[in-house]
Amino acid sequence: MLESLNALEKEGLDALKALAQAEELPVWYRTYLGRKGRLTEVLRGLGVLSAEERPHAGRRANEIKTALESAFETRQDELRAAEMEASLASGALDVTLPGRPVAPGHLHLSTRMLRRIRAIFAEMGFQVYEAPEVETDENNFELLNIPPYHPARDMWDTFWINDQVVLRTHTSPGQIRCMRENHPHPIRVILPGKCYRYEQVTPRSEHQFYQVEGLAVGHNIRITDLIGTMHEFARKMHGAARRLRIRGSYFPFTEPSIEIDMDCILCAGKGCRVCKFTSWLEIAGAGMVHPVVLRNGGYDPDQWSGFAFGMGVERPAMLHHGIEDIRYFYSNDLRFLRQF
Ligand code: FA5
Repeated sequence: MLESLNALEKEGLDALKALAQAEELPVWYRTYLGRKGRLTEVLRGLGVLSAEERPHAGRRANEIKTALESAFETRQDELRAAEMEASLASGALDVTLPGRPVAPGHLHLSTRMLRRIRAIFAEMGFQVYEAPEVETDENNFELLNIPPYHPARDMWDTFWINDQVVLRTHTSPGQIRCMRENHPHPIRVILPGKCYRYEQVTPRSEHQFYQVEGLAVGHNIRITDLIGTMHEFARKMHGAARRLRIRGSYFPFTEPSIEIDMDCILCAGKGCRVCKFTSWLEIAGAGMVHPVVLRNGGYDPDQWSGFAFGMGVERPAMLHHGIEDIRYFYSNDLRFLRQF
């Protein structure tokens, strides 16, 4: 038995040395060390040996197994290294080639606009208040002074989830949440987020879009604070020379309500296609928080006052970059998205 074990070891090692290619290694392994291989075959004969011979033969068989396995590892490394060298020498693998560039994504245009807007208001001391996109009818309409059947509901075509729950049509319901959470303390926040409207999609109107709401509540807050804040924002966002124009307007949740325009960023007031030859671009709807809304938020309107504004995000970005159709924003066409 010992002789045939020794012979097997020699034969195995010689055969290993004689291998010329790494792809022959698995066959060698199966032949000598596999479950049905030569070593297993010899070990099966251990049973017929005498009790004296058996331990010697068993020990020797284990030594041979270890020796063959380690020789196999070494030979495998040698053959692989040789093949790599041959491949390099033949020029099949050029290790000096630069790596393939990784294509990292980048932030969406709307996200970048939102971040800029946030940063500007942060400089003015506004914190960010996050409110949910799925809202109650109560917050989206009723507590904002828009009861059921109020004609102002027509201003916001609504996606209804059920009788009482909507996809928010504007960021204004966040005003109620923020006031209820913070009263009786002063507030200075912006509320950025996505809004939804069940409306005809056109080059200017999407059914989903971003707004940034602003809300300040305190003692002695006046409309001049609102106008000053919006002026500072326009100058920081669109250039130091910006001028504002204020027009009277109507929102049920502000009194008085105004519409804020900025002189056209493209023609600076001379008249062009972007401003439709009016010289002005609308930047926000705004006003003083209506006493009913203050009260709904937990603030006594005799003691507290506040201003609020709401602006779009995509429309100003369109003006800024000369984008003609809002539908490009969320149709996921990389040819559009890559440009910004
Ligand atoms: C409002 O939504 C009021 N909540 C704004 C407000 C807040 C007034 C606080 C007073 C106090 P309006 O419906 O005008 O207002 O929308 C505000 C801005 O959202 C618009 O100027 C526009 O930039 C953007 N916007 C509205 N509808 C769409 C739409 N379908 N697609 C893209 N942007 C839109």
